[in-house]
Amino acid sequence: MIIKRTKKSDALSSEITSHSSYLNRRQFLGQSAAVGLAAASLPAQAIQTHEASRNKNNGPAWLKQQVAAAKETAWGKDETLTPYSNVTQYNNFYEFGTSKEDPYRYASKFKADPWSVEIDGECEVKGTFTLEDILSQVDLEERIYRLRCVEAWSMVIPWIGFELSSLLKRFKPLSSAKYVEFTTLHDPKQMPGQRSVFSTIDWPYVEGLRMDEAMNPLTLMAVGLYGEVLPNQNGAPFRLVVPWKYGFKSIKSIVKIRFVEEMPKTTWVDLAPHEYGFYANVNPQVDHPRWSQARERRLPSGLFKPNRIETQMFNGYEEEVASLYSGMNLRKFY
Ligand SMILES: Nc1nc2c(c(=O)[nH]1)N[C@H]1C(S)=C(S)[C@@H](COP(=O)(O)O)O[C@H]1N2
Ligand SMILES: [Mo]
Repeated sequence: MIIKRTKKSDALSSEITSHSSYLNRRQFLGQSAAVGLAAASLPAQAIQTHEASRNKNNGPAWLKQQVAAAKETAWGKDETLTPYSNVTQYNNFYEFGTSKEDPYRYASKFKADPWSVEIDGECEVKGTFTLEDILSQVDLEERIYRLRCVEAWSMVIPWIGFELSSLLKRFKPLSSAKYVEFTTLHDPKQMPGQRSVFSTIDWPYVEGLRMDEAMNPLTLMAVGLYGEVLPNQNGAPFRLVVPWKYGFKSIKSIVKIRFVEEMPKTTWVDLAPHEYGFYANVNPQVDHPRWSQARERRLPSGLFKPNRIETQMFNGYEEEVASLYSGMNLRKFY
C-alpha cells in the first residue's frame, strides 16, 4: 500500500478483468447457492472466463460439501457483484508479492489443507484446533459484502462464512480480553513475498480488533466465496472479513487467534502509523495523507468507464456499527 500506483497500472488491471464483467449478480444468484455457478444458464463465454480463472485449489471434500450447503441470507442482495475474475485476480496479499496479479499467479500451489489454528491468551479454552473441528461447530452462510481498500478501490463479494462471535464464544474469553489479535501463516518456503529482500513488512502479518468489534454480528470469518472454497489468493482456507473497515483489516490465511489486554501491534500501523490506524474505519471525511478517501473506484473499472462512486461512512454499514464508536474522535482514531 505504500507503493505508488499509477493510472497506467489501473488501466492494465481493468483490461485483464473487463471480459467477465457480465457475470453478474442475477446470473450467480439464479443458481442454487449450493452448486455455485452451474453451466446451464450462463453464456458460454462467461462460463469459459469463469472456469479459466478458477483456482485449481478446491479444498478437501468435507469443506467443499460444507461450503456448498451454506444458506443464503438477505445480506447485500441489492448489490451488483464484482465479477469472479476481479475478485480472484486483483488482490492484495503481500505474502505472494506486491502487485495485484501476484497472488493469483503465485499462490496456486499454496497448501491450505490440512490447516489448524492456535487459540491463546486471555481465555479459558486454549489449544490448537483443526479447521475441520472449528467448522464442525458453526453454520455457514452466504453474505454479500462491500470491500473497500484503503487504496480507494472497492468490490462487492459474495462470501461464505460464519460470524466470528460464534467461534470466539467457544473459547470463553476472560473479562481481561480487550482485543483479539490475528496472525497469518509465516512460511517463506511457500510465500515468496516473505522471502523477498525488498519487503519492508515484519512478517508474519498481524491484525486486530477491539473485543466489541470482533463480537459484532457483521464481523465474518470466511472460508469461501462465489459458492466455492476460498481460492488461495483470497486467503485460504480461513480469513477475516470486516466490511466497515479498510480491507487491510481483513487478514488472510489465519493460523493464530489470541485474546489480549493491550491493543495489538498490527502490520500496517507498525509500518506507517501516520498513514494507517488501528481502527481503519472507512471514512470519506478523513483522507489518507497522500490521497482523498471521499470516492472510490468500484471494480470492474476501466479507463473509459472508471466507475467512481462516493465512499460511504463505515462503508455503508453505519446502522450496524456506528454505536461502537459513539463519543470517539474518528479523526484522531483513524
Ligand atoms: N495476510 C494478509 N492479509 C491481507 C493482506 C495481506 O497483504 N496479507 N492484504 C489486505 C488488503 S490491503 C486487502 S484490500 C484485502 C484484499 O482481500 P482480497 O484480495 O480477498 O480482495 O486483504 C487484506 N488481507
Ligand atoms: Mo487494501
